Formats: sequence, structure tokens, C-alpha cells
Amino acid sequence: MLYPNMRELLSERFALDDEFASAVLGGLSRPQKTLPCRFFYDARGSELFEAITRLPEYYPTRTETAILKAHAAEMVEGLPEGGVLVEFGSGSSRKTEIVLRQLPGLAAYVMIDVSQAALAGAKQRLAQHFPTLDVRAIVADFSLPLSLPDDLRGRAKTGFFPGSTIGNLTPGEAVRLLRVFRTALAPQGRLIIGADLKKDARRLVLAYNDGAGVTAAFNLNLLARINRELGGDFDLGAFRHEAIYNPRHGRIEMHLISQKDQCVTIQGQRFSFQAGESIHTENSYKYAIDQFQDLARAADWQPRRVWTDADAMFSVHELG
Ligand code: AVJ
Repeated sequence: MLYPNMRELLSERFALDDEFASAVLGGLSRPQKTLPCRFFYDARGSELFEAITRLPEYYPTRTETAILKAHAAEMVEGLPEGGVLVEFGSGSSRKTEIVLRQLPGLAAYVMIDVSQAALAGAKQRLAQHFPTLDVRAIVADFSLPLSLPDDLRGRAKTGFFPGSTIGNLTPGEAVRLLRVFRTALAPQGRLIIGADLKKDARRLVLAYNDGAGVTAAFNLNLLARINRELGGDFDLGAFRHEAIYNPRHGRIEMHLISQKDQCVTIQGQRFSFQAGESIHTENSYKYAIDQFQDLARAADWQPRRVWTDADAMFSVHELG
């Protein structure tokens, strides 16, 4: 007999596999082939992303961390005693610790992530660093409407969404997500959200095309994952990583470029690639401060304060 939580784990796994398979087969069937960037983050991909955050060219993580360290006390001003901090896609919760240090009176920290393993790891570390903090872990896709634990219902809520993850969405999708957050944090919720700023295109492209080739490995790992989990036969040596800045859309695009005419088979389905043809694997939108504030207004948020670094590389917004 299966333990109830084991059955849950298994069905979660199959559901995810299924979703992965249909997204891959669907994405590769379109005229402009695409693969959704949320599938980058298997165990290997998460490891590679951690390595990206430490690259000299990849400024967002260290810049946002510095902004949080410099201004965390101001950022949490106005969050009443007994409030709740809710993080969407919490991952390792490492940046959250900077904010938590300023919140001794917090009633609970609610972390939401699709990865049970990431939540368990974060929970363990937080128990050591904040022994009296009430930490609630919710395994969920934060982009779907969710309800917070019943016993926290009457409490003031502050959302936390760092990392410029919002940049992976198109502006239309971003507005929809901000509305989901608005509802989850209502009434009178606030949101602290990180957004990468528009800047010199060369600087941007370098951040996604590092000299050590870590971002290339991160991008190509998607094909390795398809081979591993869906029985695909991608030849990883026959695709190359590309990162370009698309000024019309104000976004970095990552692609995998086929180096020759070739066919790939995945779960019995054949996909042909011409030499030079791309698979579009990620968008990372960059927002000027006023652009991001317009986006927030479109989702019924009021922009409040905003913090940046001295070189205007990254922004952290308070919405209320
Ligand atoms: C995690 C979405 C913020 O877009 O900068 C890093 C992901 N992709 N290098 C970003 C990423 C390639 C990252 N985000």
C-alpha cells in the first residue's frame, strides 16, 4: 500500500511529466519553435542557475541582494506586528533572510514553490536562523490562484517576489500574475517585487552570454532534460546557445540554434530543423521604472516606493 503522501508525490510527478511532455511536443510543433523556460529548473538546471548568479557578468542577483541589504528596514516599514510575509516561488529563500531579519514581530512566513525539495531545504535552514519563526511551506504553482492558510486570513500580508522572475512573462501575462498576487494578498496587501532595468544592450547581452559558458550549459540542459525524461534524441553538440537583446520588445531572448539540417525524435514524434533555425527558450523583459509602474497600475496596484543601486542596474518596487 502507498502512504498517502507518497501517492501524492507520485501523482505530482506524473502530472509534471505529462505537462512537460505536452509543452515540449506542442512548443516544437509551432512555426517558431519554443520551449517554456520554467522547465529549465530540474536538479541540474537549478545548480547551473545558482552558478549563473555568481558569474561576474550576471549582475542581477548580487545587485538586488545589495539593494535589499541597504533598504530592507525601510521596505518593511508599515508592515504591522503580526503580519505575514508571502513569497511566490521562494526557491532557496536566501534573499528572504535579509527581509526576515527586519521582521521580528512577523506572525508567519509563507513560502510557495513547486519544488518540495527546495521548500524542505529552505525550511531547515530557516529553522536554524529564525528558531521562533512560524514557517509554512506550500507546494504550488504560484501563478495559479491560491488561498493562504485559513488561520492567517485576517492578517496584513506583504508579498515578496524578488529576482526579476516577472521578466520571464510577457507584459500581458505579467499583469495577469500581478492581479493573482493582488487577490491572494487582499485586503490591503503590499508587494515587494524585483525588476531588472533597461540598460546598455551590450551589458545585457553579456549577462546572458557569459565567458565561461555557464548560461549556454543552462540553456542546453533543457535539451538534455528532454532526452533524459522524455526519451528524446537531441544531439547537444548540434545546437548552440544564443542570447540577443530585442529592443522592440525590451527583452533578452535566449535561443538554441540548430547547427545543421537535422531531425529529432521525441516520444515517437519527429521534428525537423533547418540549419540556423532557432528554438526560442526564454524571454527576460527589462523595465524602466515608469514602465514597470504602468504595468503595476494596469493590475490595480498603486506604485509606492522604488529602490535602485547607484548604477541603475536593478529596481525593487513597493506596490500597495
Ligand atoms: C531567474 C528569470 C530572473 O531572466 O535573468 C538567467 C533566468 N536565464 N540567465 C533571468 C536566467 C538566463 C533569470 N531569471
